Amino acid sequence: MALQLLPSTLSVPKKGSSMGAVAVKDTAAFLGVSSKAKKASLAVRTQVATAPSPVTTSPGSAAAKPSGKKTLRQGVVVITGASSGLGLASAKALAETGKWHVVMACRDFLKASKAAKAAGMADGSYTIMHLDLASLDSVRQFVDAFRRAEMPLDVLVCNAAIYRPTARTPTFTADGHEMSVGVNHLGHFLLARLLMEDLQKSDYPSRRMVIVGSITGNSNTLAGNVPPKASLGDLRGLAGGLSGASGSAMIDGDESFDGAKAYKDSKVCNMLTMQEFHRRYHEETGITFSSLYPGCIATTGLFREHIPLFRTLFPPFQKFITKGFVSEAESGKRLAQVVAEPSLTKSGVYWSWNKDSASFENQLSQEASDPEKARKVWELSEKLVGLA
Ligand code: NDP
Ligand code: PMR
Repeated sequence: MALQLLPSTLSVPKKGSSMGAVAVKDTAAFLGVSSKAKKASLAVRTQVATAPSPVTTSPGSAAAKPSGKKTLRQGVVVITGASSGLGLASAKALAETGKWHVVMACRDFLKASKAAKAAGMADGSYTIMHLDLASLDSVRQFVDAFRRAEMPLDVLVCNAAIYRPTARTPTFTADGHEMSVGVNHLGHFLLARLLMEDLQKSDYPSRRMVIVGSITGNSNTLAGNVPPKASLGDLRGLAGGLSGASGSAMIDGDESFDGAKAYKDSKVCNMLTMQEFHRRYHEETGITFSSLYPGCIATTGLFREHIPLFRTLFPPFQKFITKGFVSEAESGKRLAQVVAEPSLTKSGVYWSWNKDSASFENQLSQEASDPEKARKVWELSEKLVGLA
């Protein structure tokens, strides 16, 4: 692979730096990136919460140390699918605060790089790393590359997704799983499971894992009742590997493929997975697990495969009829809240926002909150991604 990782500038706290002086070496040399990147200033302050006094890792900013005050070090957040839409908007919102270094985990390096620049994200506030969720090998390679970069992991955001509403036949990931569930759920499931180790090592005061859900996977809402409705059935298709060849490509085992339903089913898996993480790990680790419905961001690339008429009518329909529309910028702020807001530390919650853009704990549908189904999805997914 040509470009596994290219930081905009290298400026992040070193992993395991829980006390006192934090020595960040110039990882550019280690990673073999361009001399331009190497010369770029290590401009980020990395004060550590537990340090007796703030410590800077930046030669350039050593003189500017505030005196004696404990300051939270910069957090590191990995966001999948940060090259557009919600992922990009949240990456920008977090990077702009100066409190977060964003690792943009993207399948298309150049697209991500151009998107970050076009969004006005400052050099040094982000690192782009290659991740194709349609390949479990790529997920494992991403985890290896992330660890080699020696950054801590404070928050993981599983955001990337594809939606294939007009597809009448399935396509498959490199591992032979139906693409929508493969990318949106299985790729993220493996990523999240592997990165738990890294999250647990972080010394950041509020470590979080966020898995983006949606209203359309929740049949306790009007939007969730628009056909085709999400329904995982008895999971026989998932148990069969969603391979299509020897069985069904649909989670519920239905013989006929429905791209829109496959997406909604994958979102149910996302929300169930978040809750199962919460049940298995929250008490033991203190990590906060959350999901959210960010609002209807009707302008994003998610609808790229929909028919042109839909793409024309959907934004005004959501703006003026359902009034569920949110801009990409607003949705980015919402996801950024779930990543960083001190008031949103409760674990196991599916966040939504009301008309005044105030967050609240929303109710999931019966299926999307069924603990037995969550356990089964977890166990079957473990087998499909090679963890069991
Ligand atoms: P976008 O299409 O704008 O963003 C999706 C991102 O996922 C892109 O960066 C895309 O990369 C990336 N991606 C797709 N496939 C892969 C892959 N195989 N490996 C790695 N990355 C991949 O859509 P949104 O911003 O709308 O969607 C973001 C999240 O928000 C999703 O989880 C979606 O379910 C959720 N959501 C969206 C709503 C909406 O109204 N738009 C409503 C509710 C939830 P690339 O740029 O290369 O295509
Ligand atoms: Mg929906 C309050 C009503 C509401 C909301 C908030 C959404 C959100 N939608 C609502 C209502 C309706 N939608 C109604 C009444 C209809 C029938 C006309 C309708 C139709 C519709 C379609 C065809 N809606 C859609 C589609 C899609 O293809 C989108 C989809 O399901 O993507 C998976 C979609 C969406 N509506 C939403 C949201 C947030 C989406 C897409 C995003 C997603 O779940 O990720």
